Amino acid sequence: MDIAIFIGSASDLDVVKDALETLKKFEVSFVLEVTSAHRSPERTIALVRRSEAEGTEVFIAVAGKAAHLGGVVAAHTVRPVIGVPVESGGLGGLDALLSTVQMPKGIPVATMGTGKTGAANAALLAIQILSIKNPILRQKLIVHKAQMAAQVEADSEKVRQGL
Ligand code: RP5
Repeated sequence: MDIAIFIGSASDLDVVKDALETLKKFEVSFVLEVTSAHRSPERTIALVRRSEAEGTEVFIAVAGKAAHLGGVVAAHTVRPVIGVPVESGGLGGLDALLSTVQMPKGIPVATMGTGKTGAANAALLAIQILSIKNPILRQKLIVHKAQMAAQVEADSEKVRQGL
């Protein structure tokens, strides 16, 4: 699979729904697994190894609270790792954001914003990474951007009509 998405808990599934739709829309293959940096560390490492062996090019790690999933994945691969902090902790996601983004020098985790938007952007960033070597994906990304721009114009028109 091109992309491996790990979520720290089954309760994080809702956060990645839009991201999964985006990957399907771009026809990028992915695997989704629940695995915890703290509660199933061996499983997490085994999944990294298995995904790599199966051809995964980019990892997306989604976790809340003291979110170390991205860091643990990054510690065990040289593939790019994108981290998504989940707003599930007592600090509303700030806890997970800081845990994910403040990696020590040498082990980068490309950290997105929190929650569903961060997860959707993680999917797009992963697709952009794959598109460096994949002209079909690059073309789809260009179309996607043009559609967003057209939507802004349509929205503006609607707002003007309502005045
Ligand atoms: C859940 O616990 C969170 O949303 C998060 O993904 C997960 C973190 O689990 P550990 O890796 O700390 O076990 O409530």
